[in-house]
Amino acid sequence: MIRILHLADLHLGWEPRFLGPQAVAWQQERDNILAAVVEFALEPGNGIDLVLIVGDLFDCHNPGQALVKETMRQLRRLSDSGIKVVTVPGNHDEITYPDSVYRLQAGAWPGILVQNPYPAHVATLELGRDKFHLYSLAYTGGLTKTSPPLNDFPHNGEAGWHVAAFHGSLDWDAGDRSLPISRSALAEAGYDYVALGHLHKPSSYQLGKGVAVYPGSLAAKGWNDPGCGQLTVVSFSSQGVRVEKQELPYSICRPCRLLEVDAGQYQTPAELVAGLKARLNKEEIVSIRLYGLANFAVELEEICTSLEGECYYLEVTDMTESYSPALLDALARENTLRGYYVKRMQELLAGASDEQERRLLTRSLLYGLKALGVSSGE
Ligand SMILES: [Mn+2]
Repeated sequence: MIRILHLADLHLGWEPRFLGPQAVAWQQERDNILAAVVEFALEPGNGIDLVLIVGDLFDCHNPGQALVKETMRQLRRLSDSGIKVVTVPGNHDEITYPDSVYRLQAGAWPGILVQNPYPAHVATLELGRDKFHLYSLAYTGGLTKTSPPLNDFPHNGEAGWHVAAFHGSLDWDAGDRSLPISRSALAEAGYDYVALGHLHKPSSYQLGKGVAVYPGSLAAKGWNDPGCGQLTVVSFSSQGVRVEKQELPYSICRPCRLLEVDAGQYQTPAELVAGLKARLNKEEIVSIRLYGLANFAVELEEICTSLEGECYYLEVTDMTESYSPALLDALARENTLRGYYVKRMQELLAGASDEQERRLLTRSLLYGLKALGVSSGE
């Protein structure tokens, strides 16, 4: 059995500026993800024969020297121990520019560096008793023709496994640098496995006789690009092609999580804080968005202080709705249905016998006003 570790979109060197003072620490930590991945590949029990990096290894085309040196050192650890390495440039680490890391380091890059601007047979690797025919391209501005979407895919017809690696988008013409690829043409090409990169959310498709996979990006790049934290390992055997996922520890991938919480389900600030605490993980980068009709004044600073140390990084945004006393008094003076409603609710509130009744009435008033179409900013 032959096993390929299919990587894409590591975006090494990405600067998480939104983390403020924690940005530098997390960037360094985040860049160490490659070392963790290399450790995984070197572990004999994981049986990895080939590491296939399908674009956006770096976040830009000219990353800093220290990062380039360390990245090449890690990849060399793989090739030195007999694991094949193939690197495909992507759209973030585009090969087009004269100062692209892949142009400057082409001669020294460990393993195979894809540089051809059109889909072509790149190499045939002998892994175990099997032959792996690899097809790929490095998108190169001005040379790679992207209109119509790529539809001419080679296949040498020889015995063995046929694997393609493309950093692009299937049937999605989002511009040149997203490398549009015709899905039907790719399906007809007859590859056993199509290793894709570019989309950061993991997905897979049956494509003709084979399967096409976006492994997703391992580490987060913000709230809308949360990272998947899973490695994609593909086995080739007499049973065919099998794709499996391996979880990486939170502390390595540090996922970003967007937590949308209806503050209206809590009666007191303390209950809200307890409810939030229960959902937080110390390793995560979290953005909490409070929405709904709150039963109390939301004090962001207090909430943040109470949640200190509950996650790696936290931000809380108040998107709850509430009505100011001044607005309620103004409404109560209106000689309208809603005016009468507010006045009556205020009377009931004034006469509430206990805290529970008061909260219930406050909540009813909030929902009532919302139903009457009164906006909190009116
Ligand atoms: Mn990417």
